[in-house]
Amino acid sequence: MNRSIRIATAAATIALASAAAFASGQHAGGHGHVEAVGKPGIASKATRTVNVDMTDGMRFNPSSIHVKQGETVRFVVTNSGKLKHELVLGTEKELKEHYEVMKKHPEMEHADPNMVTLAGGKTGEIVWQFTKAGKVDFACLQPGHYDAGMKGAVNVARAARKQGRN
Ligand SMILES: [Cu+2]
Repeated sequence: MNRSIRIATAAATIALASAAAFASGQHAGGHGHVEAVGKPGIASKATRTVNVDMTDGMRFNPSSIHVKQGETVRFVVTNSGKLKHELVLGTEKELKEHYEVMKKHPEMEHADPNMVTLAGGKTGEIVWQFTKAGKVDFACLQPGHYDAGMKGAVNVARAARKQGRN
């Protein structure tokens, strides 16, 4: 009986230790708040590269991307057109608000980890971790482009269950 108590205690200690490791891992991984669409990813942790093409036909190719919750994706974005285009990740609401600002201030330069703005013929990258299941929208916020349908979505599949120890 003593033996089983000791084993139970050992198991509890291990559980606590891994909970602490998990908590500090979370803390080191980003800022205190959880973004609605995920957070900037660490390039070395990217598990997948997704190539996205932007065209003067006001389209993203592909415009529908599937990832798994928790996955860090390296987007290699190419502007194969002549016009300036960009890929901005966000909620639909954020993108629409941002688009309205861009329409009023078309000269505005903006650069954040959730976006890449490219002149014709250029290639750039976004590394992003999708922390929440659901839909993350993306769009080109150059004036007129969003209205013309230059948008797409990343569908983030819910992680089936905790992965256990690795
Ligand atoms: Cu565009």
